[in-house]
Amino acid sequence: YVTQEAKQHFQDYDKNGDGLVSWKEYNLQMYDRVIDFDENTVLEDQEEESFRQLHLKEKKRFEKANRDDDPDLNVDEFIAFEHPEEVEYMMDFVTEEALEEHDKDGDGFVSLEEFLGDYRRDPTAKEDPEWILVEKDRFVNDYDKDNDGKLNPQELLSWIVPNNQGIAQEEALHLIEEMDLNDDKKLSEAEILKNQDLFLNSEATDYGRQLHDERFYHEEL
Ligand SMILES: [Ca+2]
Ligand SMILES: [Ca+2]
Ligand SMILES: [Ca+2]
Ligand SMILES: [Ca+2]
Repeated sequence: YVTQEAKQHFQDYDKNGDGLVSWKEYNLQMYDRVIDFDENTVLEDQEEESFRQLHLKEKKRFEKANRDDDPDLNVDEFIAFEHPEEVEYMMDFVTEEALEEHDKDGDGFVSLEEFLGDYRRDPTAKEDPEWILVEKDRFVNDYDKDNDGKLNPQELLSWIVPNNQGIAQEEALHLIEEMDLNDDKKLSEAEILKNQDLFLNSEATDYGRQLHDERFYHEEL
């Protein structure tokens, strides 16, 4: 449904309806005006400065998402812009961004410390809190595949871009379990009808989302 959603977004952004979203159109839809920050001028106001940083990042992502000679984004390019972590050719960019954010000492890897971020152990505590232990365990057992104590760009991706497949599958199984009233491990039409709301609201079912979208769409028209 990521694609579906992005496609609908696309129409909102494409102000002049030429099938492309320009950087200007993006700005107009997003911020109601065209913003152009200077890349080298740091702003004094902290809030404005962090917005400038964010906006420059967006611009970079916009430029990376473009793949052809036309700097405006077509639907596919726009999807890559909105969901870079889902698109193969954006992976380098996603990794770069993640390193920029987490690799504080700039060695090209994310250490356990960098992974844990600003966490400092309370000097009076004997042990790390539970969530730190959980995080450490994930670092060691899930992400640091070659066990060298740091995450290389490839390992970094497994953290930044978790594979959602497993989650969706779990959700689907759970859904079937709940709706399967006579326990035959299949869903009959009657069972689906009885549990319509559950079914339609589940994130596991594209179907539900699409129905909602269609209804929404018709009402709008
Ligand atoms: Ca346009
Ligand atoms: Ca383009
Ligand atoms: Ca590092
Ligand atoms: Ca490693």
